[in-house]
Amino acid sequence: MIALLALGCADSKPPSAASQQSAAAMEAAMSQEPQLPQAERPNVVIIFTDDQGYGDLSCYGHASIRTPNIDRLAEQGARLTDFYVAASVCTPSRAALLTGCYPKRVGMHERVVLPPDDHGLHPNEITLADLLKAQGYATGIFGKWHLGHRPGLLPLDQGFDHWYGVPYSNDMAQYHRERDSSYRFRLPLMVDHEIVSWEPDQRYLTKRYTEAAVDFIGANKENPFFVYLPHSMPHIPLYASARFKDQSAHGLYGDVIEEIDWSVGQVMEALEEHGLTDNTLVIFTSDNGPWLPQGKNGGTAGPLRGGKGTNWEGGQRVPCVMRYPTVIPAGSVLEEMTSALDILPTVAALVGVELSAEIQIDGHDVMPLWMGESPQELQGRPFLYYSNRNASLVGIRRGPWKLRIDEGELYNLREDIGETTDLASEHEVLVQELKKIAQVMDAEITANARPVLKVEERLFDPRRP
Ligand SMILES: [Ca+2]
Repeated sequence: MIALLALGCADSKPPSAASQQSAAAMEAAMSQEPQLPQAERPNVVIIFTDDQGYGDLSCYGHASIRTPNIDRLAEQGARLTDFYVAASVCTPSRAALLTGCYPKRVGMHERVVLPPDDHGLHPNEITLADLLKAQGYATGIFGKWHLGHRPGLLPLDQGFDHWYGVPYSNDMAQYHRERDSSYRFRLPLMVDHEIVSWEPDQRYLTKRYTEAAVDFIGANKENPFFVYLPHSMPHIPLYASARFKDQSAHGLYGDVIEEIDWSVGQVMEALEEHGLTDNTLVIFTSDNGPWLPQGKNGGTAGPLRGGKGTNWEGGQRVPCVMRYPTVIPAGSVLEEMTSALDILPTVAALVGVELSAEIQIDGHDVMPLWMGESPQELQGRPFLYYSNRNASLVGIRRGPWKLRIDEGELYNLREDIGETTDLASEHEVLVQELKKIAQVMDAEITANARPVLKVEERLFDPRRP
């Protein structure tokens, strides 16, 4: 018997009307019949790297890391210059990608999930996997989850049919014992709900995730599928397989990125082999910016200031390339601001699902932007930044303008991508206007925030025996 307690993470409030509404909306969404004939339902592949910076790919200007397969995706599709994830660390960023909601709306905003934690993304939330599964898609995740790892909180509880990967970050492992002998947590490798090994050989994580994803594509070539491939790398500790080790001019970090690029090539080859390249949306992006204090083992944000864990652009603006030939013009560069919040509603539109108005989400269907159009209603949408330390509202971007609220600093990101020149004193009215917009949006999200789920039982003991 599994005890499932719905509790607010932030303030431990009882199950709210919002959570019940979410359950009802979930039921309504899941009962929808597939909207498009099978042959017209595009496959969806999302490749999500961990802690990879804005400047770590050749097509984003890296001088020595070679990423020909990712560069080719950009040539055949779009390269997004102003794409954001909703947080500068793993867990909240992943919650936002899969729900189309700011992490605060789904209660997953406070910090990353740690091995002893008992909470996770509430299964009542409608994830991209739930949405696609209801449309008849086979849904697989190959890699890192990090949205809760107790019974009821794992990928198979959130719309995925199959999982091969790890429940949390690859450093939440015996790796830390080299520095701290009291560190006890260890990393399991899982298939669905079963642990297949403890402390997997991390040299082969990228390769194994890739092989599992390629197998899944082959097994589901006759029906629509959703492949979510959240790599553990290049989050530290860094590992590359023997074929890629010591091959990059940029050292081990370069080896790791070049192996991820190989992985992208393998996925594209599998799609090609099965004649699926024209009917598959492929998105490649990263969960947050580079972990700069790691030095040569961290990536680079290129021209952006700051990195992982900060609300400078380097923390949340990430590389993003996407390919879907019938919709996205080849070689396009999308400069309008979009974010990971937009992926769920845009994919929903792509597969013909009309999202119920009862489902409160924060992203928008940005298909016209992907198609190279720039309709008025999709210009100047505000985007909020939250602190990864205390989950408070810390910034807003609208159009070219970014306000760092606590510091009262205003930057024009079009003219000053590196956030070097504070223009607040020249634009006092704009500063007040942006602050007001951010506070009103945040107040609405706070008032309607939905609870996480806390689970007493464990599926496994993350501590070393
Ligand atoms: Ca991360």
